[in-house]
Amino acid sequence: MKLDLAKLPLGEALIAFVLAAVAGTFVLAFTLSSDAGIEDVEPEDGEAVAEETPSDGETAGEGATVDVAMIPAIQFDTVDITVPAGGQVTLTADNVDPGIPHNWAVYTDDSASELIAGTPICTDCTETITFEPPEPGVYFFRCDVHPTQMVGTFVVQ
Ligand SMILES: [Cu+2]
Repeated sequence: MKLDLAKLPLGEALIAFVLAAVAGTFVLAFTLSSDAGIEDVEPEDGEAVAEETPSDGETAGEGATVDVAMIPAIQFDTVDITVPAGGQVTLTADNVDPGIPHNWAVYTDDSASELIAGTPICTDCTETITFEPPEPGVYFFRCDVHPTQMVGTFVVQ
């Protein structure tokens, strides 16, 4: 019984201490969390701003790039041009035939009655145009200044 009497007050004191400690922890935790809560909001807002623009660049990159040159003796450096269907064609016509005006123009056929796309006629110059290719098929291109000497085939596949 002596041991029980000595133990009991100690146990009560221990329980009272623990309860006080728990209550104190709650009060402290509540005070800290209300302060810390405000600070937490800012980093979360920063993360919400994400960059998603690079996907646009990939779509714009589709299409063909064609380089054609007008070279001395009144001729194209190539008479066969093939591009994929869909997307855009970016064509650069480089006139390196000194002092002679040329251009590059593609038509539905060799009657040259229906123009699809063409560069302006110019001398000692480089012109770049961008256009949508027609439906898959075989088309006709020429220089409008030299329509019989400078001709070629434009294929969309
Ligand atoms: Cu020409």
